[in-house]
Amino acid sequence: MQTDLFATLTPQPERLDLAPGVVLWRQQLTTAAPALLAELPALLACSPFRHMQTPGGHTLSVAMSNCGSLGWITDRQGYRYSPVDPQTGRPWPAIPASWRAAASAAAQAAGFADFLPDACLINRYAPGARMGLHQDKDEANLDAPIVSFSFGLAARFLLGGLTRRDKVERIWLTHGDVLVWGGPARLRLHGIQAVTPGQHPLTGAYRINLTLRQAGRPQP
Ligand code: MD6
Ligand code: FE
Repeated sequence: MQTDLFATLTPQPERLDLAPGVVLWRQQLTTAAPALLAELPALLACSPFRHMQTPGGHTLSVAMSNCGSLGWITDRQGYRYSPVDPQTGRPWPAIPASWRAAASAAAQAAGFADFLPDACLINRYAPGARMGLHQDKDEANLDAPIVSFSFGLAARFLLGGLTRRDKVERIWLTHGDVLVWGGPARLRLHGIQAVTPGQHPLTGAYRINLTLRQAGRPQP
């Protein structure tokens, strides 16, 4: 029972409606974090972290990997989803069942029924790593939300609007926070400010972010 799993993680999670379509539950996953993060070494043994190239020839400061039937990649050819890890030539490892269950439950709690992620981008931020303002629009089904889990070092999430002229809010994302991003917010610009040095008992000198998505075409 996915909903029950989510509900038991924290008895009265503090739900913050940051904007229409943006729901944050602070520290929702602190209890589950050790088990969720224990999945990482096996995934990274299949598809290690790497710094991808942008179409413009820059190297991303965030180290990335993926799991799921699709993974988000960027290289000189562009941004896209790929069923194969270009670094290994093999499919990405499967999304752990515990990650899928927690993401589906979070989406449901935010009002998105039947969220079945087929892609999970794994981001690792060392101190100084950042993610510039961007829109997530490479997914085939923009009606589905994105569910984001943050672990380890805190970072400031930049919450912009639908255009670059809109003002940008800054929100701390801390260990165990869950963000659901969909509906009218799905194409809002967002990013992550440079992470400052620190140590976390579970992630060491890093921030880890998981974004679970429905990237492929919905099954008929
Ligand atoms: C991060 N997150 O938190 C980057 N995108 O490291 C994202 O880019 C993101 O958190 C779409 C929806 C939720 C997110
Ligand atoms: Fe994003």
